[in-house]
This record gives sequence, C-alpha cells and structure tokens, in this order.
Amino acid sequence: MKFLHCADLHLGGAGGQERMRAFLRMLAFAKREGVGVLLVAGDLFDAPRVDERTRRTVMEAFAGNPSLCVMIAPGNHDPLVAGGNYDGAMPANVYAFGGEWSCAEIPAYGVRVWGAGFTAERMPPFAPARKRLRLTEGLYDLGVLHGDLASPGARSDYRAIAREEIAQTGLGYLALGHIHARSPVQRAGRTLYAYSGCLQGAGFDEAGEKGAYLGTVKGEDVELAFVKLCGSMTLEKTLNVDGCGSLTEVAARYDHKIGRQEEHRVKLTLTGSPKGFAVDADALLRLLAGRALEMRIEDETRPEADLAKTAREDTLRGAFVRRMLDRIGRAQERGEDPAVAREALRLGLEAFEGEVTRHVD
Ligand SMILES: [Mn+2]
Repeated sequence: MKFLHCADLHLGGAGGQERMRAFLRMLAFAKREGVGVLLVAGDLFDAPRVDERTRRTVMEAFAGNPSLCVMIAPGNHDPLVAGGNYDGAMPANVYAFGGEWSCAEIPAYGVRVWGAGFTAERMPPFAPARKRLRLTEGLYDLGVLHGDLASPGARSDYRAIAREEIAQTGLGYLALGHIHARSPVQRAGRTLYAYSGCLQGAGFDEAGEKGAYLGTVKGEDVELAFVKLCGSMTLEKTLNVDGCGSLTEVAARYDHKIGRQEEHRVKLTLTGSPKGFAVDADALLRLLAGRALEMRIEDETRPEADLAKTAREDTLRGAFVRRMLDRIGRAQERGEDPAVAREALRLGLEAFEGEVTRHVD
C-alpha cells in the first residue's frame, strides 16, 4: 500500500498558478504510482474560502482519481468552518477531519487514518480524545495533523505537539504540516514522523527542492522517500568576487560559475573583496537581467581597502586578518588556490562580528 504525504499547498494564494501546477503534477504522480491514500497535512488552500474556480479545480481533480482516498487535516489557513472550502459537496473519496483527534478506517487499503483539523485560525495544543473506540484489528495506523512541533508546555497558537505526544499516539507514521521547510523522517517511540514542507515554493524564503513524502506500508513496516514535485525553485548561490575589477567582470564570473537559471529564482550571495571598487547590487541586478526568473542579491563583499585597514588594527581581529592575508599571499606565490584561506578569512571575520551560523542537517 502506497501513500503520499503533502502539506502547505496554499492553493488560491500568491504564486497561485505555479502552486496549482505542482498540485496537479502530484495527483498525476499518485495515479502513476498507484498511491492509495493521500494525506494532506493542512493549508491545502490559502484561505478559509478560496475563489470558486480554484476550489472546483481541486475537487474535480480529486474526483478524477476515485481510487485515491484523500484525507485532509485542515490547517490554520483553511480551517473547517461554515461556508469554508470543506463545507458543501465534496467528492466521495475526499474526507476532512474535524477539530477532535479521530480516525477513519480504510479496510480496502489495510490502513486506518487518524487526524484532527483546525476549526479556527488558532488552535490549542494537541489533545487526543480519550474516547474508547472500537477499532478493527490488523489495520496499519497513519496520522495527519497541522501543527507546531514544540517542547512540552511551549506556547503556540498552532496546535503545539511534543515528541512525547507523538510517541503516545502509537501510530506507524504521522504526516505533519505547517512548517514550510521539509524535515527528515524522525522517530518518537515506535512512531515515525516528518514535515513534508510545502509542495511548491513561491518566494525567496522557500528555497530548495519541494515535494512530498511517498510512503510504502509493508506489513508492520513503513518506508519513506522524498519525491520532488515542484516546478520552479529558489536556488541559493554564492559567488566569490575576489579579484574582479569591475561589475562586468562580476557578471562574467556569474555566467561562468552559475549560468542561466531561467526557470528558477536565484538568491545570490556575493562574498570576497572586489579590486578597487564597491559592488552596486542594483546595477549588477540590471546587468544580470534575464539570467533567472527572479533574482535577489545579498552583498557580503568587503572592499580591499577595509581589509587593509583592519589588518593595521592593534586588535585580535587585526592580527587574524594579517595572518590570513599573509597565508593567501603565500599560497598565491606558490601558484596554489587560496580559496580555503579566503573562506577561513571570511568566516573568521563573521565570527568577530558574531554572525556565524552553522547549518547542521
Ligand atoms: Mn499553516
């Protein structure tokens, strides 16, 4: 039995057409792969009631794959409210969870899906109902929820849930939504859980590959694999401008190192020290017009004059810069690539400014 976990599609909102294309691409993928259950972990729609055309396109697409059971846990953007997206006729294969943690059995696929939805734009922390349910033996338990993974007792208006509580659900897999960045698949007790992240990024803050988790249930086990389903992406690129004597040279280096990315957004970070001029980011944007769908430049370059000035400081920072410039100079004399020493200089300077962030996967 295969299932697909997606979240935060925000259909009917900004970047609408692209988000809709990713949604339709996902349904085509589900059909091709023979996926039985689609877990939508909230914010399928961008608003409690989106425009009629968007809603109709979505419902008709679901109806077009009647063997796919669509299990929706409404999120803070698309809560289950009167007059909302989930009020009124929906295809027979689509189900939206209400505010309380409950389950629906799908014996044809050998699974039971647990979930709870937002019924307002803010929701209290996760609280499973203590009702005794008569459950069918032998079904595999999946869950779908929109909420904030938080430490116990942490404040959040978005249905806080702690790892300990995930473990207590006893599920095989919990599909989470709300956080637009994908998380790896993690474990709490015997329960695996993950944020799939949004299906399609629409801005510079949603970088990298976006898609869904494809799950395969085999007896007591579940396997998960990320599937890229997005169209355009935001690519985070860094360009070192050391030695460039003009903006034209910077643009030429861009073309050589990064090249055309016409289907994607590029978030370009400039580093290093240009020779004898300061980078004008707006002018560079104009020079690079057409290289990307959209571009944003973060200028982290340091004029050489600044470096020379810092090297004269009678401070620890000054001593560090002198030493690194010396190392770069010696590497160049030996005909070696000073890239490592330059990177060390850059990171060291950031450390002096308290700006170093380590990215741990
Ligand atoms: Mn959300």
